[in-house]
Amino acid sequence: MAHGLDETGSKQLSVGITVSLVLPCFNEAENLEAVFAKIPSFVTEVLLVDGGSTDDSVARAIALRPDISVLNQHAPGKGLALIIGLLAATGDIVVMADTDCSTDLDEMIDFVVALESGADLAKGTRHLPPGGSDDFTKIRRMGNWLLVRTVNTLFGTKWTDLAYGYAAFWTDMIDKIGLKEIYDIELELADDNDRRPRAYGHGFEIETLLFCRTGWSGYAVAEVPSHERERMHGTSNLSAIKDGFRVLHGIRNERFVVDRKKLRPTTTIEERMEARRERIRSRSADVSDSTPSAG
Ligand SMILES: Nc1nc2c(ncn2[C@@H]2O[C@H](COP(=O)(O)OP(=O)(O)OP(=O)(O)O)[C@@H](O)[C@H]2O)c(=O)[nH]1
Ligand SMILES: [Mg+2]
Repeated sequence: MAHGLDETGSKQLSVGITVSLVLPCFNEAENLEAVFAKIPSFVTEVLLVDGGSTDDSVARAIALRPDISVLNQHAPGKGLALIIGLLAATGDIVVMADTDCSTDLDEMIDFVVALESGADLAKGTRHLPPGGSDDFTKIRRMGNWLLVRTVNTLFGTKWTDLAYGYAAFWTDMIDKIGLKEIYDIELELADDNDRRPRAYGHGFEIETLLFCRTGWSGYAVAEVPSHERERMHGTSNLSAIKDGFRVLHGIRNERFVVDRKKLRPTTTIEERMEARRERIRSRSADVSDSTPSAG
């Protein structure tokens, strides 16, 4: 049986696997109820990273789901929010999704199954069936197409999407791709009066950074079809032109500046998968050994 699928082809997760969900949130109070309602039961940890919301997102989140962890960021940017959440995640797997109802949490099982089937990172794609988008304007569609072409040419990938924020990692990858260093850089540059992130990796280029760095270093990246919805309530924080340039800068940085030799895997994907399965198995065995039997 392939890991993640049983004999009938149904989606099955490893017994005892833990899954963290990171939700970046900036003024999404009205969307939270619908987002939380779809969090699958296999999620063991929810981390909501608040970007200084001026509505009652945080209070609403805690009221709806008292077991969540709320983290704060001291400078603006979706990228920084995700980095904070990814660094704090404790699950075997960490999933990142948006908090505006655009990423469908019913699809999360597909990302986890893709990882369990043998990938280090599973990234969503709106360009493979049955994926799609209700949220592409002409300029976003064209911009994304151009960016995907550029990445495929420069990185030798065959990806169908790039700047889409629905993805999942084995959590052990977070250390391997140097996110802590990105977190530490120039936080002091962020100006309180300006909501635009200043430091590299702290804005909407985060997906480019994560995906290109993981793939270019030599780790296994899978694409998972996903259907992006329009945000349910509220307004976008993205500026197609300005953030498009941040993504371009990210592509250049990841391809020509970051030293991938330092990030190269020292094990094969098969060895990494076996180590992950063994870690989950032995933790589950420890738990069942320490559980008193009935009677
Ligand atoms: N914590 C935090 N979250 C942010 C920040 N900026 C955006 N987000 C969140 O990141 C996710 C994506 O941002 P959006 O504004 O929806 O960007 P978008 O999806 O490109 O734009 P739309 O298509 O209009 O939804 C949402 O869940 C936002 O609440 C920020 O500075 N800090
Ligand atoms: Mg959105």
